[in-house]
Amino acid sequence: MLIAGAVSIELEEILANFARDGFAYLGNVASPEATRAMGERVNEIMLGRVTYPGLFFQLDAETNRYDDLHFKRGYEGPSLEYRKIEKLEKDAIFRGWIENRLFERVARSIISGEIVIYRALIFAKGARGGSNLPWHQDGGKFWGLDRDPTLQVWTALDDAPEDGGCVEVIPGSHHAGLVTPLGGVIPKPFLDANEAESRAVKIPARAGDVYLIHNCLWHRSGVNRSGRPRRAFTVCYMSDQTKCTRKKKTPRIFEPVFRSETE
Ligand SMILES: O=C(O)CCC(=O)C(=O)O
Repeated sequence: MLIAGAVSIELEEILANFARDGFAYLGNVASPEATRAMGERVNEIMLGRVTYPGLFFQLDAETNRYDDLHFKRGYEGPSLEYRKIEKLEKDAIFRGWIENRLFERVARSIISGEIVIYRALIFAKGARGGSNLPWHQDGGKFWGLDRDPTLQVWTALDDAPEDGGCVEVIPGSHHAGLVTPLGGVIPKPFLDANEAESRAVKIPARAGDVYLIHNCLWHRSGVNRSGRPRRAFTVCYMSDQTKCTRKKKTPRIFEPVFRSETE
């Protein structure tokens, strides 16, 4: 699924960028066949032609507004306007991408021991535009873990140009950790105090591009005005020592992806 030579690309500078900025461009490393296969599979899943027990779905708002999203409705019938599909590790095509050898090298450079995933999901903005995803961080009580993961690997399955709902970041914002113990969406007073609007950097992507994104990095994405779908697949890797702290339901067991090299 990787382009030729990608598995052995030099990581030193990329990892230094990631440590400094909280995000880093890994390269255009997904082959056109891989992005096409993952893109087609997303559509098959959205249209209900391929399904797995336990997939999580969220349909986008017709108004293009994050505040108008509905939660906990799950699959609402065939539509290419879903904004989120989770648990894609259940699908063999996505599983193959999650476990590719380049991602393994990256994950092992950052996480020691056995590596599991917290989540593997699609963030999509359909041709209708999808919705704005506000500034947020991916961690905190909201995530129900005893420690915050630090590595997410984001793959563009379509072009995501500046007006097409690309991801935006505030470089270096991960250094200060979580803004609130809850994590998730960053409250407005923090955005104002840190002049988030003027510090935003757009990271437009081409299909096949991969970015590393630190969980504590302030990031967001806008409405897609390209008239074409903008789909991306992101995976959060973490140590298998990470424990689920939720109390109301049985604690989650996280899917192992890269076993310890010493075994
Ligand atoms: O692709 C997007 O629109 C958002 C990505 C994101 O928030 C993430 O990967 O954590």
